[in-house]
Amino acid sequence: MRKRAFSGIQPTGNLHIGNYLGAIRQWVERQAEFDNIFCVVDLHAITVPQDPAELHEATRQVAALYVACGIDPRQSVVCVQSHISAHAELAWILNCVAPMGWLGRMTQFKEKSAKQRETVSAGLFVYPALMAADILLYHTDVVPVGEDQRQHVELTRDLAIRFNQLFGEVFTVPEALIRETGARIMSLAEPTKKMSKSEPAGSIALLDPPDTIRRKIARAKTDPLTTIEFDESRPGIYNLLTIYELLSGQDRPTIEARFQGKGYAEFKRELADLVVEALRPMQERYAEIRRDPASIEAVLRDSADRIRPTAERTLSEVKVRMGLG
Ligand code: AQP
Repeated sequence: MRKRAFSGIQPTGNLHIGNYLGAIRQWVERQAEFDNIFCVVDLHAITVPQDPAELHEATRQVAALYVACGIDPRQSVVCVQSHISAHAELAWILNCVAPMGWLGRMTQFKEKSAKQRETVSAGLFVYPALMAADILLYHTDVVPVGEDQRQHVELTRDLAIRFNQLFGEVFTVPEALIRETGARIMSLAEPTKKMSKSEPAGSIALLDPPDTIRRKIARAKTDPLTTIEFDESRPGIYNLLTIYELLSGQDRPTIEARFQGKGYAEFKRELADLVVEALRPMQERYAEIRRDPASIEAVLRDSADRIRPTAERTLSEVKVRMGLG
């Protein structure tokens, strides 16, 4: 029996190379090893205001990008969270099991709510309970994510353990799968902050055209020093070098030797060429997939039909254990 892997991305904007290098690439690389569910988590997206037509379109875009990046829908489930109502129902139950104190400690909530203050939705606060529901419904063993999601996976583990102690063993306690390199790709504009969909100026989107990629990399913030070395105390150049390392497959000494005595401009030009070439096949596959919208709709519908029974079984067991119904 292969282990079950579950992960998802919110359709909240253009996916970027941080989402790819931190999450999607490891989904693809380890696709054969696990029994996978890759979800487009649209219920998470509405924790902040969304335009309905744009959300609907972004959901298809993210699903098509999963496939364009190398997820094979015959091998892995590619689904939409809101197509399976058990996610929302289990989330409500977990909201009632999760102490406020646990949710209040989540750094992502603190950061995102600080920007919105009074208008922040209650949904944003309980977001981690919905994420726990996503994962726990399918008896997930591993959750391949970027570093920023480590705390939410920890909370999922705590909630699973708490529920199992209170009501009996129902949930599998999952583990986060976080890469050593690339788990936190930083913004090109502000390299002390993570690259994020909501800050497009600092992100390289997977669908950015070559000119835009070259311009963004040319403008990427570095520092007044001139050496090109993997030095974590220099976040701008360290981040660019990490992207180079991940996309070239070369090791750090080889990369440092290659750029010894060369300037930032030359390094950035080579990096831009590398990123453009790495994204080209994915962008071509994406364009092909989008020419046939019916096929992606069919994938999403069939996938939901395939996994809904598992989700409903887990939910009914939870309800029986809790005396609901
Ligand atoms: N900068 C990053 N480096 C590495 N991994 C990252 N991930 C996100 N940003 C980076 C990983 O991508 C997956 C999907 O993320 P998400 O859409 O669920 O939410 P997010 O982490 O909030 O993503 P963004 O890009 O920052 O979007 P917004 O601006 O909407 O908040 C996760 O596995 C995440 O770790």
